[in-house]
Amino acid sequence: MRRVLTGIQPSGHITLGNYLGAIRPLLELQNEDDVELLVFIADLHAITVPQERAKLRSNIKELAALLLACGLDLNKSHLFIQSEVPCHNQLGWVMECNSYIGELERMTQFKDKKVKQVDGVSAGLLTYPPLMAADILLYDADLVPVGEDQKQHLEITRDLATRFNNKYGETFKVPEAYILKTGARIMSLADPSKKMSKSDSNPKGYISLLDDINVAKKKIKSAVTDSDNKIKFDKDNKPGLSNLITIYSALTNKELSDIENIYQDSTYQKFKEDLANIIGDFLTNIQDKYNYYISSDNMDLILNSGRDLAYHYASRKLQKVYHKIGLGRY
Ligand code: ATP
Ligand code: LTN
Repeated sequence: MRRVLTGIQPSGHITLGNYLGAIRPLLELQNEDDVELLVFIADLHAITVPQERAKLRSNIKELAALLLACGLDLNKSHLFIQSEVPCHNQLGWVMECNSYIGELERMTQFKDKKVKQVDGVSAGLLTYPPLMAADILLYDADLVPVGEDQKQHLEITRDLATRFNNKYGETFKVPEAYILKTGARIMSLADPSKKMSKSDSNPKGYISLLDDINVAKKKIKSAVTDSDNKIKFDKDNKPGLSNLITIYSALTNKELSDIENIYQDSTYQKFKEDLANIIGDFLTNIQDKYNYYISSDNMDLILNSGRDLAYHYASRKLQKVYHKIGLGRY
């Protein structure tokens, strides 16, 4: 049995980028035999930058309903909230004590987010990767589906697992990142040099899975592209258009070259209209299911059962770790 695990922060409304980079690979793995999926809402990670209480609460609930709406199969997948399983904080501390400040300061996400903090940089923003390592290592995850931007955090997780195993004896499985070739880095629709991000201050840059359908279509139609009007995938010279072709390819499972062929005699306008309709249908389907889950009593039952199973796995691992280090009495 292979264990697949991933986390998503409730730091805003999840975007098409999150879906294509993290949720789609998760759903792909869910279709395979002999897998167990653990999916959690990384609320402890979200508070590494300031969050408003009421918004955080509603984002957590919204994300849970959206993950279910995207197609988590509860026969194979368990959904829980990170802060409801305290073993994450406990192993997180152990991982922090085995991390070096120098290696944490080199993390790209830390360097990017640090400069955006107006009220000071929290220590948690720096120690984010050891907590993420704990999230993964607690469950002996084999595969971690994530977008390209998390590759570096997966590498430090592997380093921390190996470092701990060498120091204290074989304890953790060394996990692999699972990153898809298409869709692992969706760019902003307003500025294709930046990644699409749910905490972007410009909503034109991202499509949220809960965007009004007409608003989402408009965002595609007004996405920044060049003026050459030739549908060709060329990341360097046509970053905006190539991003749209990537989204088209990921949502339809068509090869990039097939899309170029279909649109070889078309204009950008026609291509964008078609893509807007594809996205419209995709969002309508998810939003219908979302509306069911968000108002259903089932959600609490699902999250309770996910939490209990996660605690069962995580507490056993944590006990082993404490014992190996020599913490406590047993
Ligand atoms: P924030 O803006 O708050 O940092 P985010 O949009 O970057 O949020 P995360 O919660 O950090 O989203 O990421 C959740 C998952 O989505 C991760 O696996 C991440 O790699 C993936 N992801 C995030 N943005 C993109 C993107 N633009 N393209 C593909 N995958 C992405
Ligand atoms: N760091 C991730 C969210 C995250 C995560 C994890 C992903 C926290 N813990 C464990 C995979 C596995 C992010 O910012 N996207």
